[in-house]
Amino acid sequence: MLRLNLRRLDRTRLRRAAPLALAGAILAVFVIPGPDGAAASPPAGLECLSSPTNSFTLTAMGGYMSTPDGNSIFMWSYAPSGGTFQLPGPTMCVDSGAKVTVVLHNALPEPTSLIFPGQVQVLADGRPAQPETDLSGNLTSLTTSAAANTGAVTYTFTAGPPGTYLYTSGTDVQKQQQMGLFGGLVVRPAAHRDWENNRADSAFEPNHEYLYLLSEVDPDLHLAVERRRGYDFTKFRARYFLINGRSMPDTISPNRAAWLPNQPYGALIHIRPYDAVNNPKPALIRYLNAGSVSYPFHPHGSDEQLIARDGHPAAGPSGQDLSFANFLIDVAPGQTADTLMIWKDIEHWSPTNPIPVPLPQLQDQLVGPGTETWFSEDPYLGGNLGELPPGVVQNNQCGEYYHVAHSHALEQSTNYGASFGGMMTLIRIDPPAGCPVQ
Ligand SMILES: [Cu+2]
Repeated sequence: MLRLNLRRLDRTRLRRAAPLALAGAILAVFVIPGPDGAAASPPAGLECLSSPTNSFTLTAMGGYMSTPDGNSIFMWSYAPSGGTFQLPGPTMCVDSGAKVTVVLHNALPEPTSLIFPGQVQVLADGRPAQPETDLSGNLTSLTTSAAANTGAVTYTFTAGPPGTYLYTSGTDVQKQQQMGLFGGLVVRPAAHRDWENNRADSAFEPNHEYLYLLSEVDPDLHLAVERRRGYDFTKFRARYFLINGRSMPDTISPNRAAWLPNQPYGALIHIRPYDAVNNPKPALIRYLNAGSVSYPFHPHGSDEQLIARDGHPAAGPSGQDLSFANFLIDVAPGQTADTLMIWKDIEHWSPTNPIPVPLPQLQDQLVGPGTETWFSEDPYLGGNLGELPPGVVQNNQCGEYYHVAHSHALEQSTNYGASFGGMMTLIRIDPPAGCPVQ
């Protein structure tokens, strides 16, 4: 287990992340409108693109993402109807059994397509979607593609069992998926949209629903595609590791942060402790792997209950509950895994047991010009905010507690080799009464 003190994180980047709390408060008041059909953007958590007719339009196109170390990388991804290029593609939410239409427009310089693993009766322009080959018979696309630059295909399918699914390019998959052509598809039980699947024990708190779409980037590939040069995949080496198209510390910035215009989805979990009356339901976290290697995702401090994989509940043949608690959520390439999390009885904390934990001695803290103080690692919520020297700003708003959550393959928790960053985010637990902005 990595023992992470946030003070060790790159301070320049943390300074950029520090307005998080303020921005979150602002977003809570002024709802940022999304593209057509998008629900109002929550400051954190899953942002669904939904449609009363289950009809969506995506345009595959090029654009840029920014990384925490100041890099700007050319990506391929999708723009929703009425929206602009975004990484990853929009998260489409539909009900199980719904007839779904996705119109793909292609603005890329080569053919592309969409595959919908786990969905049934997939048609392309009204005909069964078919693989494509070149004149020599080599497979070029797993499904019907849209021609380069101006092509379009209309895909229709029936949404499969409730769960979490990827949609990705089915054309030249190794390259196009690495370039960023992927997104999430959430299928809900029509009768219980606040259940992950058709089991009552998959109920979750709708305001605490999160999606972690995991991926990786080798910037050499992206530069080669941008400059229309060849690329040798035997030399592939990922340097950036993303949650929802962002690397730590951008992962903890709010949804639709103005400074990340093409990367709208944050990954900060923001919850309160379990309370039988006021906060009885768990958070739901949907993990998806759009990369080429496994991501062993590790939330510190609070195990998660794995309740489903790949659209299948963890249940036996006669409905036995086969879900299990773990501190490691292993997500294989192409896989999805859904977990429930309740923050309860951690470190013997309870509302009536607010044991004060001494902060480090002032001489052991890094404070002063050019440095940042962050949090106390005090798990006793609402407890000791600690003493700080005059003029030092306290980033901890109200005694809230933060866990780190990150890929346990630590090279995936870096930004081009620099620790810590990459596939890493925070879980924020506010005191039971919430967090009054101070
Ligand atoms: Cu760790």
